[in-house]
Amino acid sequence: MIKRYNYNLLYNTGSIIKNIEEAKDKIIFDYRYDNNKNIFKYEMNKNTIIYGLGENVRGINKRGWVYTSFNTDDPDIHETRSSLYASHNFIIIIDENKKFGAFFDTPSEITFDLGYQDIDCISVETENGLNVYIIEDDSIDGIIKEFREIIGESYIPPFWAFGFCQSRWGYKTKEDVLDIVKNYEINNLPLDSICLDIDCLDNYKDFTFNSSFDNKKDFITELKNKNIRLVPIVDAAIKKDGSYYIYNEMLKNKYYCMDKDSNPYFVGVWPGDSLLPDYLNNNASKWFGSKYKELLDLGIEGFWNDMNEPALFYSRNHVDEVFKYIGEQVGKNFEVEDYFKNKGMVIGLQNNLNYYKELYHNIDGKLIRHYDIHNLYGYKMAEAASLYFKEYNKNKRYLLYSRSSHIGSHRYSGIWTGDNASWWNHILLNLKMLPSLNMCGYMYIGADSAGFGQNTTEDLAIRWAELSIFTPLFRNHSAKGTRNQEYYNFKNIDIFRNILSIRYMILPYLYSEFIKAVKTNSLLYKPLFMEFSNDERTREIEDEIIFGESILLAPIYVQNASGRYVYLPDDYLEVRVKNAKEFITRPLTKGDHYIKMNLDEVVFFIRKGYAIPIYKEFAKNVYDINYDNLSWIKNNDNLYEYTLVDKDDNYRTYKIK
Ligand code: MIG
Repeated sequence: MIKRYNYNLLYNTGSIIKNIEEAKDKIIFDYRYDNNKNIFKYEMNKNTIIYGLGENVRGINKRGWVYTSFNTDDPDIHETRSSLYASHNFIIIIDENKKFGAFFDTPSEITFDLGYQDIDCISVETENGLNVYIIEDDSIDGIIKEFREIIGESYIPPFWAFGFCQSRWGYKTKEDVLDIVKNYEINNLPLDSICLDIDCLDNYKDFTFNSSFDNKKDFITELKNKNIRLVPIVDAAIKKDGSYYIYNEMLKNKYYCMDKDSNPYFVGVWPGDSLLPDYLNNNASKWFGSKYKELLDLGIEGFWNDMNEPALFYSRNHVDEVFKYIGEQVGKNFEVEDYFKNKGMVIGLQNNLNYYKELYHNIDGKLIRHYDIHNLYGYKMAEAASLYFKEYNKNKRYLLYSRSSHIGSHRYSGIWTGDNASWWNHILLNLKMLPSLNMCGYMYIGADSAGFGQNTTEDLAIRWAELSIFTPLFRNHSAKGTRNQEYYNFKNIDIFRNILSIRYMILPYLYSEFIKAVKTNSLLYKPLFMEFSNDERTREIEDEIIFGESILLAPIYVQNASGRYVYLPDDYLEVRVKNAKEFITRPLTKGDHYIKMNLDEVVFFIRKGYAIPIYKEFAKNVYDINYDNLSWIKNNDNLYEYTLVDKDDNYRTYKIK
């Protein structure tokens, strides 16, 4: 059952697509308006679990920290952060005798104190008006299903987007791209797509290519004939450049975010001085969406949207002010405070909150301050693209994933989880985000495999790939200046080849389970406790998850470990895989097991009574997978029925004995 409570709603986010009557009774939280804030409190007991909050730091159980939804570009992702790139304001509270979900529908900053100030108390606080949806059901699955129903069906990418993607910030020329293709080919590594990052653009201008990409259309076609797609980046801001027609159109039509007097508000991002398109303005959104045509006409079928928190290096006004002041300091005799003041002024340029307060959107003729609807910016950018794709070709799926998001954008795009680092604990964080993201509607998800920031190591790249083969978006991506981490740059290319082959081996199951999870509003990844809620042990398990109907994943996330403890909440079949063709199995009983997992082995577990479809050959790309020649790994004694969604989304039912 779903109830809506209205607290002077400021702005309709569009996150909820069903109309729900306002409830008249008292909300389950202890509500008060105090100190200009809406405050929702709830007393926990010692066993209360809190799930949700999508892209965030810390555990699957979110209890014990304070999280703030305020989309932020900061690549330093560690456990004391409160805001990452996304606002996923849905939590599920599980008490001994009560379970409910709560969605705080607001475009503004909101804080979830889940036992921080007071270890036993939840306090959700926000200044602006909002709607709160309360969902009660007997089961956690039921709560999630009802929530996902009211936020609308999750985005589904094209089938090829489940293949492996190679990416790196720093690829610059057509030759760079050809070099990657060549290296993948000569090393017999599968590849479905390559991302083009900002250096492939002409001067950081969206929807362009730099001059090295001659004969673009032929080049794109040639690669596509090999089943390799190029996936260009689209940054949120548009370069100020009088010879750039997109800029000129934006200026002429006032499609930009403005200052309070409706003048263009110039900011600095990768293209230098830029304007932010006003994705919240209907006409501007339609206009921006139509710009994707430029690339669609060339045969491009996938995009990634970046810098859409929006990330801002400076505002023109502020940078002028700061450098004027600093210029006046030349030759002055400094006290140490003077030094720190000047230094602080420069550091304070980037992502300064004042910019968000000075920026305005023009929504139906009314100026709305950006700060108040900040969290919607990336969502609305994805919406602009997605609505245009439908117009361009309503029968085709396009790949789109975004860095910034807010519940609602899950209908239009997937997300990658931003600038992680080549740290072992980010493998674990990757794992823990999967169920939380699914709860909030995000299904096409993935992290930068092998790590974005910092230098990776070969064993980290291997272990991370051993998790990423099970996630819908599998992209090896790294930052400029870091060690080259394309798999062919390491010593044990054969290990990588084997692991990649397992991606394509498992893909029939992954794709099928993905589509079914989207269509039934259920989870592709679950905390163990959701499946085994009578088993107290599973309440606290944070480094194993259930993947689809029957697989349990327990990856290695510690350097130099060649095994780990795995708790099995039922009888399972251990599947020890070397590559798509070679694996061995052994039955294991419910309980604790120390499981050996050498670097060159992928180990996963299939629950008793089930079987999974696999493709038992090495594939070069997703189109190599022959759906008429699937095999099964079985852990069933009785007749077992599996409904497989094939690559054309046909449902085929198999009876497995
Ligand atoms: O400020 O386009 O998260 O994936 O490679 C950095 C360059 C800008 C941030 C993205 C990252 C991308 C990088 N971008």
